[in-house]
Amino acid sequence: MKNCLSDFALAGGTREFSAEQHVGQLYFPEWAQYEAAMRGIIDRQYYTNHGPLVRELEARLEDFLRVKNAVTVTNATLGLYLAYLALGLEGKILMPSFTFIAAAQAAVLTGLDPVFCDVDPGTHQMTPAIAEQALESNVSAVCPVNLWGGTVDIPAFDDWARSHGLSLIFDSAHGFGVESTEGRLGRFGRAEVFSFHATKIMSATEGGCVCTDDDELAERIRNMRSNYGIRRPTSVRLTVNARLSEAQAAIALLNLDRIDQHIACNRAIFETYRSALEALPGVRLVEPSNVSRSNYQYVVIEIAEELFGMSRDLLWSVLRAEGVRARRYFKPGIHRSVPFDRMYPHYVEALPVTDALCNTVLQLPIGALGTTEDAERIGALIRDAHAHADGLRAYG
Ligand code: T4K
Repeated sequence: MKNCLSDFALAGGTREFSAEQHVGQLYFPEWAQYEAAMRGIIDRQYYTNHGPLVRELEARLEDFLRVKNAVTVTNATLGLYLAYLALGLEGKILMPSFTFIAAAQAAVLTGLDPVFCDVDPGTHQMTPAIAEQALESNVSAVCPVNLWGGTVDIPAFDDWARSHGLSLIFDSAHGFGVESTEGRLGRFGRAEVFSFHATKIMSATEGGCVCTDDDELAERIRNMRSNYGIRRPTSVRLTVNARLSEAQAAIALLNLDRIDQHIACNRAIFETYRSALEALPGVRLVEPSNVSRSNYQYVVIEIAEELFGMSRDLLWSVLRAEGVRARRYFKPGIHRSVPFDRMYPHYVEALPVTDALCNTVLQLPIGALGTTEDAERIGALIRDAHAHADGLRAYG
């Protein structure tokens, strides 16, 4: 509890947390199980190139995600790259700017030009109405992002993409285990791409998968991912090494066994934040949209400066000084990030909602290293910051 200004670490007081509190999920399997899995790999002397653990993981993912094909890849960035390439996309691809830069980087690497659009200010998701307004000539695909453990309106996007003859790819990097109102993420659009980065709820430390019910598309992606197209040459010219190793697959399998526990743990933390921040002036907790079950991968709040008494950036500094490593994703938005601001300058001043969110949104710690007690303490810090906003503003 910070009773007066000098209690805050920013003003010289004692830090609330001695160990840093991170936004990432950072799940790691129990040591004994990890050790046993590693022994198996070493005994088999088979470390990569689509070994038994990668094959088991893909089968388990197909079962869990209720999709015909789950093609594992080195990370979601390469997953998006392979999906775009295997779909033979040309021209431009429509996507939100309020997301991680990977989707746009993958597009440019495949020779596509990204067309950036805004998002809904309430849900932070892209909508078909926004997409319609942003549509330009020569767009061949749309890549909505299922953000923050919520989803876009999937059937509405399906209809919209069909009506314009566009390929629909979902960036579901945040969406593993999410139940949308249409069912579990994994089988929607032409393809969905998940991330298994260490900060994601389904971690392989690094990794990801491309999911599709289209067998032919999956086969093209498999061939492009492995062996440089040597084994099964196809008409696709470009190939790349985007394989997952056996060690990564072992971690992913152990985490998949615990996915329901991970989600339950996140949910308890999320609900603690919800109660702690309820009715606090100038703070809005963003609820996951269009879902019957979120994975609560992120806790996202918006700060309204006048009501809260300080800017999002000052609150970020207050928390950071206390050992709370809150993040400001996705500041500054892809359209204002290098090199996209120079490559596509016409979007720089064109996305007011994205610009506003980039200045007001903050992600709070959640995941395996967090507890409901920590969430209560972080909630209390934010309430105390509001109570002492007049004094803290001098540190802005
Ligand atoms: N689409 C979307 C919508 C995405 O959000 C992402 C990635 C992608 C596509 C592409 O997925 P991948 O190609 O990465 O599979 C992170 C992650 O690197 C990235 O995966 C993620 N989204 C993005 C939103 O965040 P950073 O650089 O901001 O986070 P980082 O690595 O600093 O980690 C966050 C916190 O966790 C830090 O405070 C430190 C802590 N941490 C992190 C790692 C990796 C640890 O304590 N230990 C660790 O091992 O990008």
